[in-house]
Amino acid sequence: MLKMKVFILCLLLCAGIVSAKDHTVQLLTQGSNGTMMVFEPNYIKIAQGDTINFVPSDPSHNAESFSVPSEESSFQTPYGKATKITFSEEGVVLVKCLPHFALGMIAVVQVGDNIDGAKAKADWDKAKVAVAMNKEAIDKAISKIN
Ligand SMILES: [Cu+2]
Repeated sequence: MLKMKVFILCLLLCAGIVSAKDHTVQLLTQGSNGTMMVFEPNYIKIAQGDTINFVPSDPSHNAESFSVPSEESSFQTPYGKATKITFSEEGVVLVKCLPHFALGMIAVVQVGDNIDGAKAKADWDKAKVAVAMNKEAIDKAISKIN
């Protein structure tokens, strides 16, 4: 009986690992609608344990967190190099391209369902004074948190 339970537990754990999905977010100098310096998509909802491959169009872009549920979710990718990040904590992670932050090159990553975006919203409200462009697009992305 114990063996059976262990076996079932293993199956469930393996299924959990297999079901983690890979997503792609592009870091673009020119977005598909002509907007300069954007993440595409700029809002993405994923499941806990999923990965996002951040793919820069050229060496001028990177991705780094500036609002996280806890420090465990902090990350920074190198310039110009596609990098996979695993999101293992539920909540909202706000991501910026460091050199283009002021141009509004920002993405919203929601990890999990039924997330309270209060911390991300407050962090965005503090950060947006330093952002000159694209604010409406980020406001819209933040408003999608659910
Ligand atoms: Cu950039």
